[in-house]
Amino acid sequence: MRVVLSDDHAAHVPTGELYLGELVRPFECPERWEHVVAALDAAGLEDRTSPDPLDLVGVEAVHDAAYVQFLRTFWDDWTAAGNTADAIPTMFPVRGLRHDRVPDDVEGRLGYFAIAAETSITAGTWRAASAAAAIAQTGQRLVSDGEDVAFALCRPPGHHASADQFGGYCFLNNAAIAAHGLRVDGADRVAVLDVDFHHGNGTQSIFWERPDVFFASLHGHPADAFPHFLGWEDEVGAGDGAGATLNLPLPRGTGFDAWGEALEVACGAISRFGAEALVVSLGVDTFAGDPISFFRLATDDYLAVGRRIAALGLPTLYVMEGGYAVAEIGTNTVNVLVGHLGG
Ligand code: OKP
Ligand code: ZN
Repeated sequence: MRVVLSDDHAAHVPTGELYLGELVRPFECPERWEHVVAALDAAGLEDRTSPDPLDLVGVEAVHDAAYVQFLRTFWDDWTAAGNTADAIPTMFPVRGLRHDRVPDDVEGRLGYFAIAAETSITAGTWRAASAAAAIAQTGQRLVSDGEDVAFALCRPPGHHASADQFGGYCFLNNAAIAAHGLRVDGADRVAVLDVDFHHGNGTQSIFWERPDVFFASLHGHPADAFPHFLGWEDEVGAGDGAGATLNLPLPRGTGFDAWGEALEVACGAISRFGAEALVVSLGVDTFAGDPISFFRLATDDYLAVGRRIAALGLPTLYVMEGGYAVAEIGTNTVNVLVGHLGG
């Protein structure tokens, strides 16, 4: 299996994460990437590829140009204004406030383009986030050019990033960029299967009105879990995209029996949709030992996940999302890939 990855992920190292009233060591940390690489090594998945340069046209097909410009230039503006600490948004254009005006002030702009305050922008955020998007694009081109399956080892993750907002540790929506790229490079219908514990609100919103990209997500019920304000089962898409979104929210304590049934429902829907290619938003924060999530999957279950996804018989790009049980993220992630390969 081709694996696309880059050391540039290490440029994004936020100092702290605002969590339950404290600034804690960020759950989304560089060690996650290192454990995945070690597990790839251990499994003999050693066919490594560096990303091609970022294709900005492909990025701006799913993100607003003004948002991409914000991400690219924000750190310079922030430091030019005299700030030295990581940038944490604290004020948002929520109910009753305007979102048709972008503030000039750096703090105002930071909040305008954000959904949540746990995610910092740092000196290296653009470098890492743009590398992650380039990794997804490179993996996508491998699949479009005929690979059966590839793995884009993206960090930071992407599925909470919408057309014009960051948060939930995400800046550019790597999976959405890849899905759109698969469309451009020849697949008439593409599916995104989001198996991360958290709802992929960004991906859903990007494809909400599109009939050509199906979005299916299994996740902690939004009544109980981040991102809290999207991911109910009555969200099915709109306009031309009505029926091309499928949400399968699941309760606290969900184990592999119930989770696997939901995966079966999602896979059936993807087959009926007639997808010609697949992007998997692969988070392993469904693991029982995950520190910020509440499903109960076991390490061996991930082999079965990969086998079921492979049974769809689609050219497939796996894109790394979450997973915060750092010691186990490698084995859990690689088990999906090994399962896909028939192991
Ligand atoms: C990113 B990805 C829990 C707070 C959760 C943010 C979680 C972002 C997850 N009390 N904060 O989907 O793995
Ligand atoms: Zn997650």
